[in-house]
Amino acid sequence: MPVDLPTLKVISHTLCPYVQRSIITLLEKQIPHEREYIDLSNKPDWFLKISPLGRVPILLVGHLA
Ligand SMILES: N[C@@H](CCC(=O)N[C@@H](CS)C(=O)NCC(=O)O)C(=O)O
Repeated sequence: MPVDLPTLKVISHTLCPYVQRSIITLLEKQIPHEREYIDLSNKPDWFLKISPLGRVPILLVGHLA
């Protein structure tokens, strides 16, 4: 029986090796996901609220929009 997976979104940075490993794994496993790339030299407030250390990657599970 198919299972509805929650929406996954990876908050990312283009040069981050931790992000790259996460994305490679998601692609290899064919797991649908969204990505949002942020500027780590100008971190958005919404990002700092969910990542108190200000680091990527962050995985949002079942987020809206
Ligand atoms: N795996 C560690 C390391 C993640 C990490 O260091 N990410 C870097 C980019 S590769 C980062 O977000 N640096 C921004 C900063 O430290 O201000 C974690 O998730 O805490």
